[in-house]
Amino acid sequence: MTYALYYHDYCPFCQRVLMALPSFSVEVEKRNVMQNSAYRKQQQEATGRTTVPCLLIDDGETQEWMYESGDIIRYLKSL
Ligand SMILES: N[C@@H](CCC(=O)N[C@@H](CS)C(=O)NCC(=O)O)C(=O)O
Repeated sequence: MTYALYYHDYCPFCQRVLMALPSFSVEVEKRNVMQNSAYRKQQQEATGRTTVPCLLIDDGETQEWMYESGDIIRYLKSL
């Protein structure tokens, strides 16, 4: 399973998730959608949205995209 967080620096909801990352037991790749437009495009094509934060959960076969900072934190904490 791999995890990637789509975020940007000026989003307070993203900062909430970013600050919590070190406390989780899994590694989460950080994907800044403002520094890399390919990330934004990928998210938009997959979900129809560009809202951040968004967590991509990939098990190698299927991809799940999770929105809402509170849900993302709760999910990562539960792993
Ligand atoms: N309730 C959401 C709020 C997320 C949100 O409002 N993100 C803003 C950036 S701070 C955003 O991406 N707005 C643009 C959009 O929704 O397309 C959360 O807690 O994650």
